[in-house]
Amino acid sequence: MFEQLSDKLNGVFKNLRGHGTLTEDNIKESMREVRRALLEADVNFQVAKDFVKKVQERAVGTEVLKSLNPGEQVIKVVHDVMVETLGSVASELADSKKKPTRILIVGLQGSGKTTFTAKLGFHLRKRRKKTALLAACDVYRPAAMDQLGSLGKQIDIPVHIEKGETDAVGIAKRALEVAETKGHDYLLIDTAGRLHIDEELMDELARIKSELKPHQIVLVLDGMTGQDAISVAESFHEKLGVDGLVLTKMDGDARGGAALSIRSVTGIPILFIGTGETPNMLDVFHPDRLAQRILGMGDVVSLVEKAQEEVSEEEAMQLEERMRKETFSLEDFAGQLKKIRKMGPLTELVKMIPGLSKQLPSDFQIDEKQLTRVEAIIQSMTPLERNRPDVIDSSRRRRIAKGSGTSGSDVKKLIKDFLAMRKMMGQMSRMSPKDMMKMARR
Ligand SMILES: Nc1nc2c(ncn2[C@@H]2O[C@H](COP(=O)(O)OP(=O)(O)OP(=O)(O)O)[C@@H](O)[C@H]2O)c(=O)[nH]1
Ligand SMILES: [Mg+2]
Repeated sequence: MFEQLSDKLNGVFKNLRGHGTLTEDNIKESMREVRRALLEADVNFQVAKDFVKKVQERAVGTEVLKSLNPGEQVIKVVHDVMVETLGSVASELADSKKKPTRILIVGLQGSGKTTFTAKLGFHLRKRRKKTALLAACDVYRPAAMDQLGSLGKQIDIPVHIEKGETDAVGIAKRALEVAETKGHDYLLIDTAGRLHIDEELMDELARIKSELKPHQIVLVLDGMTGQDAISVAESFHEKLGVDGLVLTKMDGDARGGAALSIRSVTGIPILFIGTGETPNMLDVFHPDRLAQRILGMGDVVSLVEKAQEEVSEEEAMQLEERMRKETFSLEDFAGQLKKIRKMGPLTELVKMIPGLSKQLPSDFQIDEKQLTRVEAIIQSMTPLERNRPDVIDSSRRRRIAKGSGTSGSDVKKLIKDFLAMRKMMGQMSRMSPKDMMKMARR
């Protein structure tokens, strides 16, 4: 996500940091480069122009140039302006006092509406402890209802389906009755998409809107379409009224222009971004966190939140205890690895770590296949072997290698690395903060 833009901006910043003092001309030159980077990321022309103008005014007009490290100060100004451009504060999903909160999900064909409907249901349960009913109101595409149905099944969230029914408004109304009767917190209405905005679709959506009176109309946009997403948002907003946006497929080679421009061009807040196909790949949109990520400052808050979702506090304490006593087993290790991998591709996670993201080469990739091999090796061990890898001799090693489709030396290396890591973790967790400082300075 935003790799290219991020790389380019960091190139500019490196230059800025390199100067002990800065002149107006240095800043102008850097801002020309920033503008070019933004345009290459498909940021709207006017937005890029305003962005650079704001940074320039603030950087030149204030004490920035006279400060001790002017480069850092300019970067801080770029950060602040980027946060403003993205919308300053995170916008909230509607939460009505009277159940259910009704969310109408609209968008063009293939933008990711159905996937988002399921993701939102999953997010509501996992992060907010709320229940949702999903309503399948796409009556045009034969497989559409089944698609939502099977996603619902996957994540164990109920879906209201009326196979063969051709009246989307009727389905939505009856789904609302069900949600009311069952006392669901949310009703999420998935609708049909079209290739282009046409009267028929807009009429249908307008009828659902007037019958259902949704608390929020959420427009799903394909993040890969760049600036086209802006004109789509403008038409939907004009014809239907849109309260919030979702940008999907931001995991792809999306250049990020849409995310950076759409809020300031349309005035509509971005609520979520989709970062993958599976139901857990949805991020709440936080302007400050995204800006920090684009600027290579990492996003430690999101990282901690993701981790908290997967590991309970009690479990974390038990693990810490085992690390300290060096009784942390391969079983524990495999469990942790599985949880971490559930949080998303490791390459993306590592990039969220502040400081580290800047140092990594742009083509940095963690070999997920290697991790899968590690998991296979651990799975092929007996519980005893996982708890006491020291009992593994050469014949056991051969058996494990055969079971996991690896070689004896792969198994040997994994055990060796694991034991070394356990020792180091034990030493570190027994260290006093003072010792740690000493070690960090070395
Ligand atoms: N990589 C990636 N793929 C996504 C994301 N969101 C959706 N997709 C994929 O995009 C395709 C279209 O998604 P759908 O949810 O079916 O889109 P839709 O808007 O409901 O499409 P129609 O019902 O045909 O209008 C599917 O293959 C999804 O798996 C995302 O955030 N990242
Ligand atoms: Mg759909």
